Amino acid sequence: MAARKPPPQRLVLALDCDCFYAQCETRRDPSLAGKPVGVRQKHLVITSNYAARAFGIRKGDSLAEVRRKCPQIVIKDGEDISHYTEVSNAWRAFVANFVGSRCPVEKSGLDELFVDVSAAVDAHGAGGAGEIGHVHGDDVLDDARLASAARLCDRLRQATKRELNLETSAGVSTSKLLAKTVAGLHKPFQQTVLADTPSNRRLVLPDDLPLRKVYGIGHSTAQQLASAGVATVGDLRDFSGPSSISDIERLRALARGDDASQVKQTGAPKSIGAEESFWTRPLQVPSERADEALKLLARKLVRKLAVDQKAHGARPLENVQLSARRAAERSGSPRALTSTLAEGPASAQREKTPGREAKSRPARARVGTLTDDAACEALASKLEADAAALLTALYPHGATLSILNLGVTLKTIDAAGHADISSFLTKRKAPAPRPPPPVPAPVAPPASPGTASTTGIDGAEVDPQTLSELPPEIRADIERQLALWRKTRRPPAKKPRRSSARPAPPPPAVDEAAVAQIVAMGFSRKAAVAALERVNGDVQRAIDGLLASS
Ligand code: TTP
Ligand code: MG
Repeated sequence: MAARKPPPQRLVLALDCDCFYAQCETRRDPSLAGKPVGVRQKHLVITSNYAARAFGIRKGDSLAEVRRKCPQIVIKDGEDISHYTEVSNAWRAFVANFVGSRCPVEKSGLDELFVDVSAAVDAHGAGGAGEIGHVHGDDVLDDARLASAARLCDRLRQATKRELNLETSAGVSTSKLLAKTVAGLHKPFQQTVLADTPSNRRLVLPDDLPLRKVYGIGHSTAQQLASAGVATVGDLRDFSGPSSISDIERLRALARGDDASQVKQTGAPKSIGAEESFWTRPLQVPSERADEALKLLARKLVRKLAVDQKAHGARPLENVQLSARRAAERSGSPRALTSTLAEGPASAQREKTPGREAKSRPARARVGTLTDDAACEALASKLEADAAALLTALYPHGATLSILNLGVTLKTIDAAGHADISSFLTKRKAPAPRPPPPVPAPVAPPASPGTASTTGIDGAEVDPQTLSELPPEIRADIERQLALWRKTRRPPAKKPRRSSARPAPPPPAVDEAAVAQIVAMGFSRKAAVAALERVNGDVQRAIDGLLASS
């Protein structure tokens, strides 16, 4: 019997935005183009654009050091990351729309995505326009599918630049590990492809490579391995001794260049938080300063919720959580752990990492549309009150804190999340309007005015309001796809004639998804149905009406 053919290799892109925060700043203020720009958080410049890097500035340099290296640098404040999150969400939606729903897109950081493009490449065959980019290792790229994936990646990156004015770099290979390993080799705005051959694996994972530089091996795992004398890729490959590390086989495989992990479609986040640290001047609780900190945290959290809402729609809150870390005691070492979590039988490992204490409660605040300042302020006040109650419950006798974090968990209405831009744009289905009482004949359900076009966008489902709120670059792209959809759609089906002989119409169907969404926010089913009927099935207006009267 002939041996079974192995399944084709996966084709994976690792995309990374160039100098992300600095690029976002230049996008929103084009007068910065060509100038050296740095972005600061506290006293550190966490990133800078490539014009600044030419002066020797590196990520994490102090502000003083950066000014010394490049006195003319423009420094932007990067404490509020909501704008960067918004750009990141729009980018992810754009990428998902570009590759299509059969290609999973996984968020691995604010400016990093993995995309499995195997389905797109196999559907369209090898070839296509676009550049392959840099070929790492073996001189000749002898793999037509991989070359095709590289061209697709180039087209995607060029479109991202054209439509979103965002420059990205990428690695293209057959696994997340290999793609990620080469993604940063040529930057900015370039890409690198790596064929999966034994010599290439050795090249990107040399024996002396420290384990913390291997994708998939986290900081604490690298520390655990180091304590067993395993510090490099070579050590791990040869390691045969017993290990208490649970997934040692996976780690050994990574050292050989084998990464079986799939690219997983990222859905809407389950929780969102905002954090402040008080290292230099710890926070006494209770105090006016602590009240002020809670006020700021609640507003920071609401800004993040508003950004999330744009990407995933309004979702009900489940719990509010406050977590904190106590400041180190002055008499002890600066890293001494004083929190109650560490006072138990903590391991030596734990002593190095101060623990957090946390308390949560069910959320009382209901979330409406966070499109204006008044709505945001109303939610922030409620969250601030929750936070104050949690802080008192957590530290009834006072404490001195170095970190304070306020977060919420959110209910997921659509388990699949809004994976691509077409579902992001989709109107919530409204129930059919109630027919006028004296008409005895049935009203046929409205016929779908069109079908999904090859662009993946169904124009009949696109909500004009949502479309108008999108960034102009994405809106332009969607509008182009809508124009195509209008050309290719079928004409609407004709309504059947009314006949007086027909029986009376059934009551209009209730949109159960809309009802469930409102019930999930804590309203009764009866109130949800009544509110939906009042506004002809418009879910958002129904929620707003209920919130206003509650
Ligand atoms: P990176 O991808 O590491 O850096 P970058 O995108 O600025 O530059 P490049 O990829 O071209 O080398 O990080 C992404 C963003 O994360 C970065 O723009 C700022 C933020 N960041 C921090 O908040 N803290 C940090 O310590 C670092 C390194 C980055
Ligand atoms: Mg980056």
